[in-house]
Amino acid sequence: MDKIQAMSRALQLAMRGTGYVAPNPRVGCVILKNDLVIGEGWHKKYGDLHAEQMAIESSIESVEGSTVVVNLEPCSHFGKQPPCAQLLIDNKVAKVIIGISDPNPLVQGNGIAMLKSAGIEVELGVLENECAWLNRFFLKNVKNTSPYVIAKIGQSLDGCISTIRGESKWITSEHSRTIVHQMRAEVDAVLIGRVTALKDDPELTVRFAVGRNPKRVILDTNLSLPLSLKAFSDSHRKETIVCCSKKVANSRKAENLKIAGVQVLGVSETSENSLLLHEVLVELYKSHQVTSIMVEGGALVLSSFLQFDLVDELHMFTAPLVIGNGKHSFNTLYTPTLADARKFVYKGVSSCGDDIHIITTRSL
Ligand code: AOF
Ligand code: ZN
Repeated sequence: MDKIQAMSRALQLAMRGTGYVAPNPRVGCVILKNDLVIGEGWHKKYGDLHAEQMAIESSIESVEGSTVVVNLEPCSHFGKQPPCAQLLIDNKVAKVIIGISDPNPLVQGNGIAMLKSAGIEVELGVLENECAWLNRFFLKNVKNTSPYVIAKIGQSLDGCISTIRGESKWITSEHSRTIVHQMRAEVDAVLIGRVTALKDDPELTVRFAVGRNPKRVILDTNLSLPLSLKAFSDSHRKETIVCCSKKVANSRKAENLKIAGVQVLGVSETSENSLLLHEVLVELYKSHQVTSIMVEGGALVLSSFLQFDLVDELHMFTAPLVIGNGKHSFNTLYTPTLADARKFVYKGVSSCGDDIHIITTRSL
């Protein structure tokens, strides 16, 4: 196995931690001796063994003189686990091949420096782009202390998310909805606005795919939504967070929600009586450990996230039908000139049954 194949395998192993390791990054590790794999490991769960520890423990022979391939720089600090760089030094490995360095201020190059000063050969940057993409949530979290934001839209060919009468079930295919459920299993939270909560009463759970349910975040500035909504009353309701104005965060309505088991988060309002989205995100990150969030609608919420330039990744599921005078995905976003248009970079496209799934990322 060459270093590219080994790093691809490390990335595959790292993926197994999806949904369970946040706020930590996803890390996988392969140990090679004479180009053959002698050990493999991954970070399975927050607080558990690091990938390198598991790979060493699983090795079928001594790792002395081996090459360790890992998608993230080995850590150099004592956290929930002892430093992996020291573990590799103690086990006398010969070489460490790394995808990207760890931006965590507690590590930030120290892991590499420790390895080098112990005489271990280090190669950095193998499949760098793939490694950065896998841990894009973690990289954003460390840089901005806020969650990575994915916006998802299910629309017609002409960019409508519902008819003029508000009918939206279903524009996209079942296949697309399966992919959306997979995406839900990968993020810490999904977010919708008040109108969507009221109109669709969605469960926002993972049902058509394998994985754990995300937290559900509902924006409801004045706490006007009824307690009978599924997100407030089903068995998963303790994982629902309602974001409202600070003015009503201790009101009777808020107390009723809390009694029902729902969490209430008070945030500042803008002059237009909507919630300050930047604050919503930072508070979700700081007080609710939300490292990644998928905004699922509706048009007003999607427009506001774009207006304030808060979207890191945009997923468009486009179904082959034309609605015409329906409701447009971003109908309240004001763009007087093309220069003001929100720019994204093409990342990929795939077909989802009869639909087209386009992935774009924020243009830097
Ligand atoms: C590694 N290998 O598999 C992971 C690393 O509290 P701890 O001990 O789990 O440390 C978490 C930090 O360690 C995390 O923020 C990131 O900087 C790094 N993650 N490092 O060498 C791993 N998961
Ligand atoms: Zn470590």
